[in-house]
Amino acid sequence: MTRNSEVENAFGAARDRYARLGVDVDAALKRLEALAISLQCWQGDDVGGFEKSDTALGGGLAVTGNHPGKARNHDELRRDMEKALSLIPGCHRVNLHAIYGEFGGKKVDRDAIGPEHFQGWIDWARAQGIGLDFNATCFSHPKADSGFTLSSRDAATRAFWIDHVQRCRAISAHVGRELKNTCVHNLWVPDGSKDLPVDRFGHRARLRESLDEIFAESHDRAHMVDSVESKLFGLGSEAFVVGSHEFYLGYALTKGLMVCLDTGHFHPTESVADKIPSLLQFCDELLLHVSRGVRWDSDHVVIVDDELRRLAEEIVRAQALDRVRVALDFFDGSINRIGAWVIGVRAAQRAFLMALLEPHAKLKEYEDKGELFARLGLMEEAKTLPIGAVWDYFCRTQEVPVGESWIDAVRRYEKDVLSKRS
Ligand code: RNT
Ligand code: ZN
Repeated sequence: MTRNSEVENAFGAARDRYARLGVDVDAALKRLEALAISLQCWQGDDVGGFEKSDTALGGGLAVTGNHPGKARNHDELRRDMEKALSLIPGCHRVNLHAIYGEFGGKKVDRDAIGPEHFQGWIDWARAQGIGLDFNATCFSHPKADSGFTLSSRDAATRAFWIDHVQRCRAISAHVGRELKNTCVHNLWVPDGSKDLPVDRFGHRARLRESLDEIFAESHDRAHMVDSVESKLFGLGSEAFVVGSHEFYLGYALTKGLMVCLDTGHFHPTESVADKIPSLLQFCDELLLHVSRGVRWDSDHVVIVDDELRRLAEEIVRAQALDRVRVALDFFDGSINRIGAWVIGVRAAQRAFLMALLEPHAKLKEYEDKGELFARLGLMEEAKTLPIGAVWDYFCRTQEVPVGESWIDAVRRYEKDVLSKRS
């Protein structure tokens, strides 16, 4: 256990060190505390959901690993998320998918879901004092097996998915109204093909028409806001994805929706961070799906790596923390799933803290004066400033485990709770 005095002393020294570089540590911690990260419920059960029919995971999504103890029902999933949230500083959100409704053991198809199936989640979120976000589930369903949903050639298939997404937007509005906390509805569809199509235009025209129908229904922006998520390729949609970045960017800008940037959905060497200061010229708000692709869109657990650091830096440098909504999107079934959540959120927070503690004014001064060696030099020196002491202090003041001590809490939970699930 780190002693209180140890944490305080190290923090005091760190605060002075940062102050000498013109960085206000207390202001940075205030910003960090206000950053709510949306925790993806689907990490808890490998994107399974709780529908009666047990369809295999589809849409080109893949979860590897078979670590024991995954959540089998709502209670287990909520307990697991409560555990994770108890080990993470700050106040966060939970991101649901339509397949996580409470269907009472009955078959409720996607075109029959309603707010009543999410009352349990609303009650739970209220008791936890957190907000909820929502996603239509346009995959893992027989009507998505062709690889096309909203852009399908078949009118009945399109109508089915339009109905589903409209219902999900209405559920989101209900959730936001009930919780008095704006719910983000994010739409991602798996539509695409393994091999080269000749009618890309036709598919995109149909997707646009379906979206027009979906978004013709407007909801109070205090209750829900919409985002659309693009993708470069998926398993089984290597040659063509209908909802590409250009498609959704164009759509979102003309319709006043948010774009969702999933960090795994671009070319591996393309910088998502660099998109931020461009998009913010034209978009009021952005949604991020923070993920970690290893060689491909593999949805590994988020860690503090260069990509994540750059992403956080561009948001903070643009003073856009209140214009960017941060959600996590990864699923790893090969390790303790609660541990995965905790690692991911704490990593995202640490990356934002690093960005907030950047000696930005000084770097900008060097840049403005053209003193470019000094800019690069200070950037390098800044990498080893005592951020850890500030992070530890933040965890201590937020009354969550400091440093690595959360690891034992997860190990205990594994032993006492997860290992007893068959
Ligand atoms: C898929 C998208 C999408 C999903 C979740 C489950 O590539 O990233 O966001 O991961 O909705
Ligand atoms: Zn995503």
